Amino acid sequence: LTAEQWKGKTIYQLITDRFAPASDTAPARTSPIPTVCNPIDQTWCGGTWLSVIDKLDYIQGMGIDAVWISPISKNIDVHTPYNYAYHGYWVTDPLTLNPRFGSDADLKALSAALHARGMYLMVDVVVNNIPSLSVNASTNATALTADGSRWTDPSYFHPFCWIDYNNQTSVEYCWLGDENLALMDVNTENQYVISTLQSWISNFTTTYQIDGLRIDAAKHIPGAFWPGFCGAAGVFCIGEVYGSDIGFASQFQTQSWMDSILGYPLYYGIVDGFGTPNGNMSGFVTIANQVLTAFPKPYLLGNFIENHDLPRWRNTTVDPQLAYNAMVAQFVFDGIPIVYYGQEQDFSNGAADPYNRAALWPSNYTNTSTYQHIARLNMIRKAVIANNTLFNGQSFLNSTSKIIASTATDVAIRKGPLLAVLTNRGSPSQNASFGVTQSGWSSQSSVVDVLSCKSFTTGADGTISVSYAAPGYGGMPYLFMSQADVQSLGVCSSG
Ligand code: ABC
Ligand code: CA
Repeated sequence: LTAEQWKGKTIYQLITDRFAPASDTAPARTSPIPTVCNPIDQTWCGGTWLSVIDKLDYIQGMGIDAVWISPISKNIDVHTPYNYAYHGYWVTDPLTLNPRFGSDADLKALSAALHARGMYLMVDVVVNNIPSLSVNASTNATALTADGSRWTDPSYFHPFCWIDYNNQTSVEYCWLGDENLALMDVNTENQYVISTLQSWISNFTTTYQIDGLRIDAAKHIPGAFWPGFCGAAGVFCIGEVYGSDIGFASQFQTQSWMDSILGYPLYYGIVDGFGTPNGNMSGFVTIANQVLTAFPKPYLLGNFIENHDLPRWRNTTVDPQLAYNAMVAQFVFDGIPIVYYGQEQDFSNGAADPYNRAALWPSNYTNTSTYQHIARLNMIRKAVIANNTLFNGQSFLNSTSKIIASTATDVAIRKGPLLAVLTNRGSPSQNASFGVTQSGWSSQSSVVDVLSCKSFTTGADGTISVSYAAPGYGGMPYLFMSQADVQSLGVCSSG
């Protein structure tokens, strides 16, 4: 499916091995399966493509309508200094499915099960690198063959060097990984490599009815490679460009290398603004405005607050109010929200890989307050996306986010019919308030906070004043819509 078909979606990022346990209908592909899934063991815990199907009600119940799964290709299948390839990123042969996660029929079954629910399937794709247990393997074709690598000749790799992140040429041509486990850099200028990968991805997306791709390590391959690859794929491509450099990252869109990228820049802004009580809100505002200016299509960026390479949000920020504010920013700002599995369960173990990749099943898939908060945000998003007649026709998707007011601790973001009024004050209620002038509504307008369904009236010139002393509002986010819009959407009708 195209980028435009993705723009109203919400994505759930899961780790195939960790999201749902093996079951009678979804037997494990690895044995023995540990009785306790301990992330530090870095081994398979039994999740498969079929076990994901078992828990689709749970994902869909949160209002999510797209699922991003781990890489599906065959991995190195021996013990390494970092233990086993449970995460799926140590791809040796992009062209072959990973038998640890299931069969050809199983992947087709997952794709069909998602489509039957009107949901999309996004697959993580690794083409930049191939793991090797020996740094010298680049000169040893026999060893590469023994590792099961697709690329059997040294000419299919860039010569060995470790990446120097201060030099973009080095980022593109040198190697990820380390001396324990080198990730040999594939020669993505080699014609045979290019044509092999293009015909594979074209065939792959068609055979398994894949709707979108998450492109691993996108900044590690020269931009010129991507239009051919993503063009062959024929579906939405969203690249991982890990870093806070907005000028560099925006080139993926301005140079048309790829439809979009993951929202690392906004992530750093959200961490600045909401990562600590009374944090750096002006940092958030600066980054948010830079993102809107630099990217031609900010509405296609993938907005997240945690992932498998980053600390869990609640590991660094225990305060639930800050998490709720951060998530409203994630859902209301231009972009496609991406919820990392476990975010909805307030997972907090995980300052880093591998601790941020715990099995989800010990949570018992509980209907937590955060699960409900995400469900509510999705419900509101879907409702405003489905109706173009709100707020004088300034529809949600066709309006660019605008920061209309801010203080050291507060920010107001308008996007179409929605006005988010957020704070980083944190849980304890404070005898403080934030007045948003030029709210977009006139004076004496009836508006509703659609998170709580409480009514408010604007003051002179349409000012909305929110109090952080109000009962139940200590540090909580507000999300306003006009009373008329709320009624026409029915998002607060309790009967
Ligand atoms: C393994 C072990 C770990 C062990 C580690 C050393 O080795 O499992 O326990 O700690 C996969 C696996 C990992 C595995 C690695 C290496 O392979 O998932 O478990 O770690 O074997 C993608 C994937 C990621 C995947 C790979 C490799 C790539 O999402 O899961 O890892 O296929 C770089 C890459 C990025 C990559 C990431 C892990 O490393 O660019 O593609 N992710 C700077 C650089 C970034 C760099 C980042 C982390 O450091 O700019 O490019 O990402 O090394 C900000 C700056 C940023 C800066 C950050 C740290 O700070 O603005 O620029 O990022 O302020
Ligand atoms: Ca490369």
